[in-house]
Amino acid sequence: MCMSDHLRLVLTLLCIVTLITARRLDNHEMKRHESECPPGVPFVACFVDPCSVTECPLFPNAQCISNYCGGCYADFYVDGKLVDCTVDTGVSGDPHMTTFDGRKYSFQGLCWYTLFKDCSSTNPDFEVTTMFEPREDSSFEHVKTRTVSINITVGNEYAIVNGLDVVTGKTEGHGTAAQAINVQHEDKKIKLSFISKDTKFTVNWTVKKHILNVSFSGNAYNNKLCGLLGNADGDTRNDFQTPDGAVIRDAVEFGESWKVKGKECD
Ligand SMILES: [Ca+2]
Repeated sequence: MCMSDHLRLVLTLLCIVTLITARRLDNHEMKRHESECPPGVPFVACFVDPCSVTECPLFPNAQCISNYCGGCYADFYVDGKLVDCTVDTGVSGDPHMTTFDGRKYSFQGLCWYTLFKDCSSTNPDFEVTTMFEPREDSSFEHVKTRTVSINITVGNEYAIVNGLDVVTGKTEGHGTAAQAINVQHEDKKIKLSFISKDTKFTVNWTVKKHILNVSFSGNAYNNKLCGLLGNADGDTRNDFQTPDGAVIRDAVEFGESWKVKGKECD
């Protein structure tokens, strides 16, 4: 290492130390937060502002407010309401569903359903459908199902996932592999992602456990999605919206409204 490299390293370290020191709370700010902590909950002097090192990709428009009561927390709010950034959106075995806005419900569908799609126009930018089939322990009285296949369409490109098999292609033109949809195999998992406008959608498929986790980062489709995972507007109350726009209460009726018409299953 030459002399100028040493100097650059020292200057960089000095710069980092200065930045960290600048982020430390001054006495005035500490008192402001200390007075806001509930009785018995200690105020914690955090080394860095929690909001400066935390993101909430589930709610990209959420406002972050640092919380120093009992720890170093970054609390995210949408329209004044605290939201849970750690909710795993998607479908888990049985299947238990969690919408983009965090509403949990159980739905025993059979055959193909719209998991989520672009609902901003009659010609959607993308659509993700999933197939549910009965589990081995399913009976006539107690129907239990699970997800077994996923179908992603982005523009004229598609990916069909069946267990660990993935087929990609284009609906127009033959022999060209899909480019809009990225497919990664990781052990017994498949990670599918695609970008539309400013938004990246990621679908993580844990094949053996029949678990589908869906996330997105970007703002273009907030409140413009529809399907079993809801509309992604930050409000759990309006998530049971049927294709005709009606908001209903019943989870089964809501789920069945998103059954793909014209698709047949054994
Ligand atoms: Ca919603």
